[in-house]
Amino acid sequence: MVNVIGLGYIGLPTALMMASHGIEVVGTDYNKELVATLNAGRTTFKEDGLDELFADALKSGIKFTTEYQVTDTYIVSVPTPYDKFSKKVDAGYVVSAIKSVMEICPIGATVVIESTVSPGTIDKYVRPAIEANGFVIGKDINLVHAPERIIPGNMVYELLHNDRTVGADDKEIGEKIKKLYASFCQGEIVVTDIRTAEMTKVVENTFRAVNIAFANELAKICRHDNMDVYEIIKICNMHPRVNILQPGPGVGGHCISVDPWFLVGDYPSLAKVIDESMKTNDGMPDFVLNRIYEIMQENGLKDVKKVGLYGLTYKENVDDMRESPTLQLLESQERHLADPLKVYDPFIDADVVSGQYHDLDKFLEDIDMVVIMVKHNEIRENMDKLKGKIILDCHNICNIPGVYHI
Ligand code: SAJ
Repeated sequence: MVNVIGLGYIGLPTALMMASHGIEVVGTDYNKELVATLNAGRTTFKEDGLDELFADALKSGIKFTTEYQVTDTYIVSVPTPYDKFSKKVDAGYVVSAIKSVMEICPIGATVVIESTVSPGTIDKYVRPAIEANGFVIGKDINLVHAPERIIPGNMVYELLHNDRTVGADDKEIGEKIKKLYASFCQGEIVVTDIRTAEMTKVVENTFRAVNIAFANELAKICRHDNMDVYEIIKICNMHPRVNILQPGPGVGGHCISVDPWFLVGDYPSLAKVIDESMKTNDGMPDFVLNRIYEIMQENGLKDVKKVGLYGLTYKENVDDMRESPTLQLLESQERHLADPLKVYDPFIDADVVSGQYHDLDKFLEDIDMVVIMVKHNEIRENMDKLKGKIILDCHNICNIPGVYHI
């Protein structure tokens, strides 16, 4: 039996996928409410194909509980935030999960860390937490790092098809865990050592962060002299060895806006490009806010209450608001002006900010200027409703004449 610890954005789909491929799985989370929701037959976030996968896994007998299980295989998939001051990984949740596993696991158990950690975290925090119980790693307890690679919005497909990395001290244990993932994963699974696995995961997300920062910097340069960054990127990308990403209102989510900081935190004098890239991305919400003021001025629009932000999530077609550029922009704006901007997101049912709407038509009725912060399918399908508004399109998805860009 596999005990998956942490039933969030990664742990839950992974547990469901294993269960629906014939593996006996118990999912454990310390959040009682989350476990109760799952036990009541409901998933805890929106994701294409997740409800169907959930139904399959229930049929196959998956169980959810707040209790850690006595078993031979654990998959730890808990959050790893970064310390905002030092930029280093905060391994607190991982260590606490490991300590709980150590209290009940039998000799010979294998512990797989799926959570993203910076290179060296397992040596520095995880091994001592295991050894503190008198266990000898490699003899009493086996340790593996198998970082996930799935992208929110396409998780179910990517769980099935992405290549994966398994890092283990011992090749044989690595091969055993590879077999476990191969029960559902159709991609290639590379077995390597733990430090390499730690580094590859962080490097992959850093690669994307740096490339997005490059696109964002180009957008700023082009804005300075009124050049069309989208046309420029499109033409450059016709070169066989150029593939520039898209500028946007900022970088959110729990991965790309977080993981690269681990390298800056651990290698401050070496990770220069990465540091600057993260600052560039983090500065985008303020850049958009300045664009909003500029465009308001150009159009003689004085009342910020007439400006609305479309989208609260960190990216399109997900309900995840972690590190969302819209939230960052609102935080910044609150420091400047008393009146809040209006906000609407079809994926956010709860009231999370002031000035929030839950109906697209009502939202548009009350504003003169709309800022497309997130390119949800809903807005792409309702472009005609934006006609007559002042539009700041942060994603270049709008074909209406007179639209503004970042
Ligand atoms: N973004 C841009 N321009 C782009 C692409 C993205 O501004 O051209 C923005 C998005 O709007 C969003 C942010 O970047 O705010 C991150 O979105 P994303 O879709 O690039 O990635 P995530 O954070 O949803 O998922 C990433 C993925 N990593 C890579 O593509 C290298 C995913 O494969 C990882 O599994 C995931 O992080 C993770 O869990 O680490």
